[in-house]
Amino acid sequence: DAMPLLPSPVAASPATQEVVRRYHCRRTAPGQCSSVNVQYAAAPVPVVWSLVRRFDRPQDYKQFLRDCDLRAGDGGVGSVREVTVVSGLPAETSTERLDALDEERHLMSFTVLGGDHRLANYRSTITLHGRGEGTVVVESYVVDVPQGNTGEETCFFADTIVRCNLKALASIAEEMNR
Ligand code: A9S
Repeated sequence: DAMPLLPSPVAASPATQEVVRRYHCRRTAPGQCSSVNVQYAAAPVPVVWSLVRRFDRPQDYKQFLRDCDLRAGDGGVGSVREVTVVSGLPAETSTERLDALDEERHLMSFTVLGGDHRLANYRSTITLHGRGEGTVVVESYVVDVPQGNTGEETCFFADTIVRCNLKALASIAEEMNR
């Protein structure tokens, strides 16, 4: 797969480009689609990371999630959570496993194991990159294209949610930083 084009704040730094190449360029199998979203937050990496690293509390910034229960583990790698979705979305729960939590690289990755929704095998990776006083957040995913949909439709749906999450992550981190 070709590397997705990234907005200039990310493209500016060779170190960030290297991280993106290494961690955000997953190969998609036939019947899958993938995308990358980028968000700037006017808050330092440790503040943004304090929100991202809490696998047991995604609802702190993911506004479509109402609740989260750890089903296995203590929030470290291998932990499994069940999130409950706010009403109005075409889903009620999602079961997700923490695959990576790198406190030095500021990288977090999880896989959707199940749930009553259509984003089967959704795999997400998020990394944080210090940029001056602020943070560039890069989030990529790979997901199966559901029967009856196109890759474009699937990515449009997932991107809409991810962009909302990233905007909320930035504003909450900025608020914490005040
Ligand atoms: O949680 C994320 O980081 C990203 C996404 C796209 C999550 C989507 C979702 O949790 C719903 C919001 C419930 C929407 C899943 C896994 C499926 C949906 O249909």
